[in-house]
Amino acid sequence: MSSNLRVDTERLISRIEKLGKIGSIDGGGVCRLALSDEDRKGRDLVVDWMKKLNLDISIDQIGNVIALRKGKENVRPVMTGSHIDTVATGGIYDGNLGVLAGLEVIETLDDAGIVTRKPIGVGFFTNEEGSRFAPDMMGSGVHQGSLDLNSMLKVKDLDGKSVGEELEKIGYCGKAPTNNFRADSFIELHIEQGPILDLENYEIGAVEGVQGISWNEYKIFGTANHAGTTPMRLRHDAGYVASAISVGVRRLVKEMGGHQIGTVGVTKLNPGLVNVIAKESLITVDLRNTDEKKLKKAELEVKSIIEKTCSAEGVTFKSKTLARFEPVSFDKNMVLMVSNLASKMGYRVKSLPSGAGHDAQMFAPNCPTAMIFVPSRDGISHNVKEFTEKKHIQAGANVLLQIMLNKSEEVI
Ligand code: HGY
Ligand code: MN
Ligand code: MN
Repeated sequence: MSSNLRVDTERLISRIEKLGKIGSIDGGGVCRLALSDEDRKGRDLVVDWMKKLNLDISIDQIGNVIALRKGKENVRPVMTGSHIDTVATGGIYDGNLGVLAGLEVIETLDDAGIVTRKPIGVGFFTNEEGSRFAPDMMGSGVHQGSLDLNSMLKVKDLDGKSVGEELEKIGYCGKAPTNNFRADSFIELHIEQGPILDLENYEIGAVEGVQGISWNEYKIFGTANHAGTTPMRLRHDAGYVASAISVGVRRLVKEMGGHQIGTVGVTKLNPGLVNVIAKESLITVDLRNTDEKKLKKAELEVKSIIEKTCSAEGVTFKSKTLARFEPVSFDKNMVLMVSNLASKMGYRVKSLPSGAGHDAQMFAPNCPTAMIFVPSRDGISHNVKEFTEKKHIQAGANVLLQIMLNKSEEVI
């Protein structure tokens, strides 16, 4: 009976560790920025595993890789997947777990000689992180039609290299059209990357949706001057303004409370020298909230903080939107299926929203979509110390297996 079928956890963990060695950095983490040479090597390894499973592999025009396993009927596939690009201080589970667990589900079905009614598939999507090229969820956004292919191919990193050029360079500029693949349903396994499941001792998270995300970059233009001779009243200090904005964002978020969060992740000063008043600064502001109205309010408040701080210091600024996604709710029946199946399998399950963005949110407008979370030890992620216990990897992958079996046998 396939409801007793279970994955081979050792095989899954050995793949996670093998992929985690590509771009490995001190402390046991990984740096595989999107479209870097490390990303290419990681892609090649996963594609090799897909080939060994005799999957039908396609690469689209923004480098998304989709691998399909035939079903008895030629209908829309039940899909899973995630990303294998990482942030610069990444862990080996963020994204990678979801892709490799999808491969493990397929290999488990092969071992058991099971052919599902609907086809099933696993994909990895280009540049989910958005660290090198904004926005995040770029590949899945283009794949499912909420982001435009040509504008994304033109996006440049801080060194002026474009997505299109870098895709060519790593050999993943595929031919498959974008925004025309539609899944029967999409289910993504991912680490929580937050503290809730770990702190409250849950094994599985049934993810209800993803909070709204707003990323903006601000370039501030002041006047370079001598740090020793320039009286304070005559300064136009872009460095001071960058810090004042950072303090202002933190104060605003604290005042707003609730689900509002805010992060100034990038602060760069030019020339960045001890005895020169900064002539320019560049900062990024990441605002998130589960409530779109409150997120909009936070954006307006930040804009006024920046305008007031700049005019008081006599500097100017230019802003650029790097990413803007509204909150997403996942399919209620799919979320319930995750919760019920996981409980039936004996796991402690909690329903919760996702603090991080995920590729699944790009599928949600086009097909029933949900996510399965497993705990992150101490809630740590985007950090080399990111860790998820073997028993939780096993639980998450087994729930994924059972959901995909259910969805691929489901008769509407
Ligand atoms: O930023 C995020 O939420 C995701 O890690 N890309
Ligand atoms: Mn991720
Ligand atoms: Mn991430």
